[in-house]
Amino acid sequence: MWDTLFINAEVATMRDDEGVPYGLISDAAVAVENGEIAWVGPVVDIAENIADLAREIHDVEGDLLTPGLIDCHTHLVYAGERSGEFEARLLGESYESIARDGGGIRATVEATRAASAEDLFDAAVTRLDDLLSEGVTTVEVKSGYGLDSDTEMKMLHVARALEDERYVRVRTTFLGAHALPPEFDDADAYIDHVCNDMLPAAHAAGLVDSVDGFCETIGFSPAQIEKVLLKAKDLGLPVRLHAEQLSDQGGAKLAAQLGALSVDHLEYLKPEDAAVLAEAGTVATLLPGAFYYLRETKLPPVQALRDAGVDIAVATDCNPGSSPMTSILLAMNMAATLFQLTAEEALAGATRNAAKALGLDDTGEIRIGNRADLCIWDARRPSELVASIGQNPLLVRVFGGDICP
Ligand code: DI6
Ligand code: FE
Repeated sequence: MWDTLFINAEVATMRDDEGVPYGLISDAAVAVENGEIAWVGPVVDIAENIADLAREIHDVEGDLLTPGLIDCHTHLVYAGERSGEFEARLLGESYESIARDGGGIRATVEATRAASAEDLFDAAVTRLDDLLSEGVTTVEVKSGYGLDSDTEMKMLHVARALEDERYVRVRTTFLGAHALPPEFDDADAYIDHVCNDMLPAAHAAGLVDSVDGFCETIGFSPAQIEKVLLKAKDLGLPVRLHAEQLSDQGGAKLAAQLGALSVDHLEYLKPEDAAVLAEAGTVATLLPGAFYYLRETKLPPVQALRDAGVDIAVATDCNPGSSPMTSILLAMNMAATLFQLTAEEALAGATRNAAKALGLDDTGEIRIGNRADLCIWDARRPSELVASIGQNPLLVRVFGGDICP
């Protein structure tokens, strides 16, 4: 007997192996046992006495059921706010010039170093609750606003603690190579410190699921980033990279050649580099919130990514400077309106491909054996999740088989 059975659902499995848009199954049922998906298919395919099949039966009455959403790129843990920089940019200052003058990431580093773990947690959980309210069941959270061992570890501890307080799975990413901290004036010396001290310490504490960096004129050079990513690989950790956000440094290609799980942003990616991502199986994570908020005009080469067969993910990039956004549904809408992803690509970007970006093969699709991370929506068609702005049709979130309160 199954634990739970959802019946009469419009199920967007998000499987792409049968050529059906959204992997859609109408008038479908989904069975859950021991926190996993035990069965999915048309209701007519299950035996007559549905009442005998499961301890709990939920009639979804034709509503949409999807995998739980996955936000695969966030900086959810930070202190302070940067609305003053927003105002300065509206008056014509650039994101780069603010960073070069010691603002930007460094401003958040100062606030984050000064904050207690409790205050960081409270701020992060408020943002997390926004994501959960829209159906997120897995979230990636980066460090990168500490830039010293203690504060990077404080951030990662806080990120992991979110799992204890909410029904959510957290994947942590070490982002020590985010910016040069004020106590260093030599970027190479800082990168050596990251590779020799900070990353090994965070890894030894068991706090790191993957390693990221910021490859940019205001971040680190490809040669510096390569050192960090190679060190991560030495430690057996998967890598990802903020690449080609503000200029083309060749970071995406470098990371893909090192087998990166994902490369993120990519507005300035050369269309011909898409083939390198495809070859490596690296996911292209698009962050339309940052594009929008920085009033960027250079579009990521979506058609080249598509043509090359690169899997595309979509995430919020929730952070205080370039994308203070806590709505995965809005990120999906922006990916469609700003980057011309199809609605199906946008939803795949926050489910199947976001799972791949995190190296997770047990979520992001409704298939037997996957975790029962599910959403039920007050919607009849999956495109409704992408088409609207500021509406939240979530009815029920299911995490590992548990119906969340
Ligand atoms: N790119 C981003 O979008 C975030 N980090 C990065 O390298 C934003 C960082 C910030 O402005 O706080
Ligand atoms: Fe980011």
